Amino acid sequence: MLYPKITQTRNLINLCGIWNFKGDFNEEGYKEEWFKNGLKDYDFMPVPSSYNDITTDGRLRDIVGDVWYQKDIIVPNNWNEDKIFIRVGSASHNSKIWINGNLVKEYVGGFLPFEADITDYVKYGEENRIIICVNNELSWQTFPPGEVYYFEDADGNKIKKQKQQHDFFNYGGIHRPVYIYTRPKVHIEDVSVKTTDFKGEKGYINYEVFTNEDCNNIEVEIYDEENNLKGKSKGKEGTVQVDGVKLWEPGNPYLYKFVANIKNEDELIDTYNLNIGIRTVKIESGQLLINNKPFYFKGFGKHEDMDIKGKGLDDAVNIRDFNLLKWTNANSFRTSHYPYSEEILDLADKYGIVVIDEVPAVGMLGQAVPAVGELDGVFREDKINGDTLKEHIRITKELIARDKNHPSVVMWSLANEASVMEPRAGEYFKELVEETRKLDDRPLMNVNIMLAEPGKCHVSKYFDVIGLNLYFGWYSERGDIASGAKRLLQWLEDWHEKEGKPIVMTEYGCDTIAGLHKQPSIMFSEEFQVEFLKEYHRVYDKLPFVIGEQVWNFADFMTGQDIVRIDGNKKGVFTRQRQPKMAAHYLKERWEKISNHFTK
Ligand code: GCB
Repeated sequence: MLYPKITQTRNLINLCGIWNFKGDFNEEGYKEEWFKNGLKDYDFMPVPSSYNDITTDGRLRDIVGDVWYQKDIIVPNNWNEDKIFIRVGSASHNSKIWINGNLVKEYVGGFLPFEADITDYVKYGEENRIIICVNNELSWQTFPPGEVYYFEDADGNKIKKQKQQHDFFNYGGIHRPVYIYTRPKVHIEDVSVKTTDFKGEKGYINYEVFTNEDCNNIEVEIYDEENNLKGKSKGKEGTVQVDGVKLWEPGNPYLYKFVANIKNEDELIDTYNLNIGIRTVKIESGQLLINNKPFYFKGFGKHEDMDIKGKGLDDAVNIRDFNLLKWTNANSFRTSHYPYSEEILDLADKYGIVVIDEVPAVGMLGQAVPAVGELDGVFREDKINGDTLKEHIRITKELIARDKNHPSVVMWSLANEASVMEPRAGEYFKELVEETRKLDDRPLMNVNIMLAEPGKCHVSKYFDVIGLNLYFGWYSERGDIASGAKRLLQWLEDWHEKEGKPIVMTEYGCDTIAGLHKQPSIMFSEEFQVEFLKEYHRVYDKLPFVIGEQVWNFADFMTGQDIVRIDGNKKGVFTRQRQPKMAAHYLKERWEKISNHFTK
């Protein structure tokens, strides 16, 4: 799905700002037809933002159910020659949109964009009422999964609550920009630049342009960063050759502008452009090669998370994060545990930061994180079943459709810490992987939980790269880093022996209270975090099949309330306000010595 933008043939109104808002605490919205009648006694709410931390009302922070947004806008008269769409970057988790009382879209999923053709419902030159209802309820058929239940308090009142297995706050609301925008009646629907290649000085861009009606006159042009025309082609698919190619490299990105036009003689019917990079990605001899050179991932698992705004898109925070990634000499991150905003991926392309792009399949597990001991099975008819798999395939398809053109994305991660020890998980992931491979050539990763012992995973055999989340010395061998590191070495060697695939350490780390210093170190002190990371790194440096290290987490982040979470998860190398703990300085020093294209 293309990101909306203004071009010579397209127009756009950005609806970010203040919307009218109402939390539906008593489930009245549908009964009273708020979608038709509009909101009364409303609050104000910023878009994009999570709603949870904006007001002082605990009921809204913890609501399980619907919230309603309203915005009244005038659609310009001169838009009446075009098709008009409304597009939401993401809203967590399930949404419905009404235009002037007409339901135009229902969408399930909290982290991907959705849009609707509203041409037939808008009034030109007059006020139009947009109502969006966002529901945050999870089930075993949603991503992430969760469960709504009723808790009976001491007075016998039934209170609606939600269980979740994932370890981040279940923020809700409209999290990314809302636009209405135009496309000409005959228009470009999508552009695909999934594969690029190069030989010596020549670059090759394999493209496909999709249109809503059959069009013969499609033309493609490639411009360099100085706006010089570097190549062109005609037709809806083909290859454009670029001489004197400049590659998109980690830490040294070069972006070309890809322009697609539909023309009728000399008349421009539609035009759309996007940034692309020329680079290759493949797995060979146990390494991940970018532009035929082995790549070592150094970086973090992250979250979209901030004070007050929760998961709402924040350009200032995002630019700060990329500056900090650069400052620590990181070259990559994983979009743990859901697709991040398109705006973040654009920045990754521009900063030359490599991305492991993850679907929101987190918490496919019989226990909440941090899970310990024996787990209940979840790959069974009443939990993760055929319908769950269908949804998993759908969101994976949508993720790839959205992100396929980003040079920064080098791998798809299809799940984090699923219950891979269950034989039925094997069948499930086999089908998911087969379906995904039909869509894209990029390597596939599954991220494993520490409870999955080497040789007991039914899933990793279908994937190209194994992600491991290990916390020996923290969740086990608590406080004993040396014993944790011994187990780590053994564990990694065993995993490699059993699966024979490259491993990325997708999570390792420990909760650390900024400003807590202890010598000798103890758990939660800044010294402990540094020592923990150092010991882990000693192990990785001995093992050539470990092709990357991504510390958990880039920054402290909010979680649900729990006795193991004090105002959230504190495993950040940066605080939630993006200031460094001691570990950030240590990582900066270590990663300075590891080049972006690394050979151990
Ligand atoms: C994990 C999860 C991550 C948690 C982390 C932790 O394994 O993947 O979502 O936040 O552990 O801190 O326990």
